[in-house]
Amino acid sequence: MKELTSKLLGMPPLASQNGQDVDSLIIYVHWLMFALFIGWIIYFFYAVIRFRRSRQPKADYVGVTSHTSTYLELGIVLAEAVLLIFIAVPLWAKAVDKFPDPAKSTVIQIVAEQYSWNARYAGPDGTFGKEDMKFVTAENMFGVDPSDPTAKDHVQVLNEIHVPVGTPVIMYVSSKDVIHSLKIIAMRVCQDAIPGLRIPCWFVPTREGRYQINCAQLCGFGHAGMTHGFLVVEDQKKFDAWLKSKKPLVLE
Ligand SMILES: [Cu+2]
Repeated sequence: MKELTSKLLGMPPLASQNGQDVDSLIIYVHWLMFALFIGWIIYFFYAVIRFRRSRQPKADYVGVTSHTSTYLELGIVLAEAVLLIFIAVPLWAKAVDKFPDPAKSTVIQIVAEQYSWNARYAGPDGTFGKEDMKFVTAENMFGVDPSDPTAKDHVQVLNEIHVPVGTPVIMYVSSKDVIHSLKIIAMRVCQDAIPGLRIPCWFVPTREGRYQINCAQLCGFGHAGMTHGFLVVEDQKKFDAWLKSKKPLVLE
């Protein structure tokens, strides 16, 4: 049933574990809206026929006396409350509160800029090292302290972010200039990139492939060009080889 609905709704391909819950919520909301649509359309035609001029030549000033509509409305409120309290809120709580263990995840820092995506990996030592806003320059947009020895092995890439399949990914999202929004539809994640803030978001990629990254905030003339960003999900071996092939960024 779920598959059929997602096909009917034209849902985009899903390639993450967490995205399953997002899709379920979208599907439930659409079922509810479908039921409301059918209900309203039946009532509409009933009213058009029942209260047509020839049958109802004189207006009735008392109107409806039954409480059916009140009960129906309460039923709708109840259905919406169930969706909100038992599905939407727990889903949101999981997304913002139940982060995977960073030691068992691919941790990436993202800095959006007009109009591309910069990503930084900690490198073989697994630590990002010292950072400060005062070190930020055109090349050093993550504000890495150049004197920090742990910063020597960092890998910085532009617009092509690789991650291994099956391993949770934690992204710390920020921006260099204006507000952008990192949206990876196949992963069902969307996080605003706000200057001065570094906001984490996470997902678990389950299917290998090359997925487009979109900017979900209108950020300037080149906004649409931010679709040049791609997330490549591949097996661990390929990912390791890719990361190794990247030269660490040398900061002066
Ligand atoms: Cu943008």
